[in-house]
Amino acid sequence: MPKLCLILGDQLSLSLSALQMLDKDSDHIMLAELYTESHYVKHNKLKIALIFSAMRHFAQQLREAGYHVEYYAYENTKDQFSSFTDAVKHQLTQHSYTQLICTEPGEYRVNKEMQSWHHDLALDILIEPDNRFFFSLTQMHSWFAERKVPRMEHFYQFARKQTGLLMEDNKPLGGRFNFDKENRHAWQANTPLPPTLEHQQDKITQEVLNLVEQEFSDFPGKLERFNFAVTRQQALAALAHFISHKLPQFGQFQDALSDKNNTLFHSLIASYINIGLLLPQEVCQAAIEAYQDEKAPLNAVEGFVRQILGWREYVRGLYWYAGESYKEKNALNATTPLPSWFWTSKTQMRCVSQAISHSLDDAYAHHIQRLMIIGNFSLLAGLDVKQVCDWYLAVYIDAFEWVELPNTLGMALYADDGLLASKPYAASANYINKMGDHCASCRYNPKLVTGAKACPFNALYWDFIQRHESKFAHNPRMALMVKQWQKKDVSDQKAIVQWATSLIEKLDQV
Ligand code: FAD
Ligand code: DLZ
Repeated sequence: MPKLCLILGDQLSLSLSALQMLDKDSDHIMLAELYTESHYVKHNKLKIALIFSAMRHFAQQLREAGYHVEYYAYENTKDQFSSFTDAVKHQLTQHSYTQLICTEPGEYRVNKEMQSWHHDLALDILIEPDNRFFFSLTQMHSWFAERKVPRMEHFYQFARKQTGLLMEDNKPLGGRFNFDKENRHAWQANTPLPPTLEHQQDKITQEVLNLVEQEFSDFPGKLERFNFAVTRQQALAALAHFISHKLPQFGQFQDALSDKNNTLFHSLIASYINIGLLLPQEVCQAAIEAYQDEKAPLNAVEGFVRQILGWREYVRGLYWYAGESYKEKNALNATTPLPSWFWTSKTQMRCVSQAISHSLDDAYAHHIQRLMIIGNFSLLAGLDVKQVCDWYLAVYIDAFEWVELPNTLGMALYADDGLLASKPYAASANYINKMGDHCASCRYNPKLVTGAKACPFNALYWDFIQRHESKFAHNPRMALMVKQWQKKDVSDQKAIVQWATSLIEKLDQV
């Protein structure tokens, strides 16, 4: 009797652990487009289209490689199956199988469902570790468990030593693990922008785009902007495009903000790695080869490798190590409801409106827009942690809970009380003005703190310090800001708090 293998929509790699357990000639694979998976948040239409199209192309690739594939398309499943369990149970009525094989899923919700199969389904269940990371969850668990303060920077050094990436004689190339000091330039228009890579749309993608337009019309996103790789071949082309045209400048402009361009020198490949079209190892290797061939400087290559080998592995480890209750954390008691412009981008703050409109329309914003614009505003205004996390999970092309949650709840909102970050990523308008040119065309003045023309980030910043004064006074990296607040005249303090309070009361109009 054959075995059955279920592959999820973010597991589209031929090297996936579950696939290695199959006999091509006799075993069956199933993939299922499901109502539940496309509705657990209001996903961006572009993300649903990417996943459905990539799943359909992957099924085709599997068939071409000689596998027997059962594909459950959304048109047929939406009214019939409410979960992976329903779809699997249906498949079990079609054939007899000895075993159901899966690769572990990327989030608690689906993991619980899979674990229930051990007692709910009358066949042997095998759930294999996900082999598409540098480190297994067991290795990550040990690393976290062995440390009192498990910071990313320490993990990254450990990861560099373990993998040997960018290492020579057990020492970091260039004498340092981190070249971030060289990576904090604002972008000026005299550095030409990279060309855009256009991905061809075939019949499968066009059918999916029509389906998504029909079925998800009230979800965010502009399908006419769809320009994503949906096959491994296209994803490899996206990687090659990044390495040739963007990597050399990636480092220096990594933190830059621009009113004229939304993607700058960022790679735009997170979604491809997250759904399995690219592997993190090959992505890092391609960047390192560019350095070895003298096509990209070390500060750029190290900065890029750190995001993938460091941050990406670390947040996954933290997500599983911290447990399901991590999601409930709200250390700063942030409960202000999300202003309506999170779903329309209609705020007068130029930087925020730009970042949100790109997030909604294109399903993309780069890291600094996510962290220092939208995240920073949410942190300073004390926006409700769950609502903010759900928004991030919904809008971005690359959003999956294991990576979205630690980044949003931990890094952007400091809601885990400093488990991920040693200090909140809080900044006033001065930072935004220094790193980009949004302020020049904004109705608000980045130099003013109170009054109708003042940039809201300023009063909200000081009010944030004031609200959490006692907590931050003991944080060595925040104590200076607390002291600066304390040195202000009482009358200035009062005016700032009053102004910030009035902003928070009418956030919809800011
Ligand atoms: P680049 O800037 O070109 O970076 C290269 C690669 O490094 C990315 O493709 C990604 O694979 C990896 N990377 C960079 N930073 C991180 C990070 N902090 N954590 C994990 N991987 C990283 N990333 C996601 O993949 N999914 C998310 O849902 C997500 N949500 C985020 C929410 C917030 C509040 C913040 C601050 C960051 C979030 N990130 C998320 C991390 C990062 O912003 C995105 O990976 C990146 O912007 C994707 O664009 P890119 O591919 O052009 O990345
Ligand atoms: C995100 C997503 C969406 C929108 N749709 C599907 C789907 O229909 N079928 C599927 O197998 N996977 C989908 N996914 C990805 C899953 O939500 C993802 O596998 C889980 O979040 C586990 O990480």
